[in-house]
Amino acid sequence: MKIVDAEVLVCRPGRNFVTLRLTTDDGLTGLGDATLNGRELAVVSYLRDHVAPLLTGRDPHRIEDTWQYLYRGAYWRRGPVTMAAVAAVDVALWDIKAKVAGLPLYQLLGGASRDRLLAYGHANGRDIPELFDSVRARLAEGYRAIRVQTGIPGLNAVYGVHPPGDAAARDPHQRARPLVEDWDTAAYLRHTPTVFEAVRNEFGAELPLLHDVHHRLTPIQAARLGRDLEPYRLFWLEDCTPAENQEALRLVRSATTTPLAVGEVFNSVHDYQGLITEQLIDYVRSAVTHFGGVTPLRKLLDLAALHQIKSAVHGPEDISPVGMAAALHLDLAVHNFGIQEFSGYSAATHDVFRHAFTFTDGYLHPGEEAGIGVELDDALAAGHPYERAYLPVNRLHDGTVHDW
Ligand code: KDG
Ligand code: MG
Repeated sequence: MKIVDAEVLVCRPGRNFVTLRLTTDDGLTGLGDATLNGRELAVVSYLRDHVAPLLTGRDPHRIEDTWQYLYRGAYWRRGPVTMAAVAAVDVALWDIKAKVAGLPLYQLLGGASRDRLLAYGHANGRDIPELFDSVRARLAEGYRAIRVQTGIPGLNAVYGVHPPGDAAARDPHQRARPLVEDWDTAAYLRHTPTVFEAVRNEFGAELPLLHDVHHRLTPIQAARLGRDLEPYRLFWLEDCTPAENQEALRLVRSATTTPLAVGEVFNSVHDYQGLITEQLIDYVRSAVTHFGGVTPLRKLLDLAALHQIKSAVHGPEDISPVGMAAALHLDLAVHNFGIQEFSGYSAATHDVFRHAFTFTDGYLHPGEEAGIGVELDDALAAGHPYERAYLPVNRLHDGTVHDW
């Protein structure tokens, strides 16, 4: 069997997605997600100009060899553009292999370790009443674990807080020029524990609550926040410091028992090494899409399992249904599954990416179709052409650019 075609498809059913489709001489196809939010076309070029010419003629069954060939063979290793491109190839090859076997991908990864996958959704509000409404809406949708983000008095726009209304229109990730959010660490540190106190009082002690700091604190500030949140028993505190400085997590870890989740911007096991072997974190957040695919993420999760660290695969709206499906197959198979982020998709995205995975009563399942269980409808995708869109940027009150 040989790969005869490698197409890179870009569409925008509400937001931009990049998809790789590999076709074999037997007429089988495999899909991989290569979406890198705000920098999509860099990955398109990497795939079209540099990777696709290497794929035609290769045996699609040689997944590990193809991964090593693209990773080591490029000489220039790691980085989100490279690893998103390699991930798309890897997932498309797994999709093909599982279709040849006539099995859902999770069966090739060892079979199901559980029946269903706990998901968490996003609740947000500019103030506490609006946040409570949002939590109630997620509970009504079936979610059993919820990420909580709120506005901060005195700040206009902060991470994760969207005004109510149509999902595509309100999404701050989808602006033709970057939205400028503002930030005040002291105000955030004062306000956030009061938010969690209010949420616990309203929704009780048992609901798993998560919170994303989005890399905004210094180690000592993160240590303070972790301690102040201990009474509210968070499921986790995510990305409390800029993730590339592993030393920071050592200080935070020694100061608080609030569980820590890290890694959505990581793209290689080398970014994690000390964090895992020294057990400085509790959850790894890497996406299949940005970590080089199922092949390396499986290895990372096996290393994490040795240190009682669990999976929490990144799954915001900018991971396409193809990347989500790949994550769900891996989640179902690994023993150390923790939780899966899932914030849903626009109706147009569901139409363009017909998928077998399901969300029922707060749990996800990848479905039983052979492969990863996603097909892209080219005709519908053509009706949603690419438009440039940026993530926000973040500034302090004096105008200084801050971590986003
Ligand atoms: O592209 C950036 C988003 O994926 C990111 O802001 C989402 O932090 C995020 C999360 O935890 O889902
Ligand atoms: Mg995050």
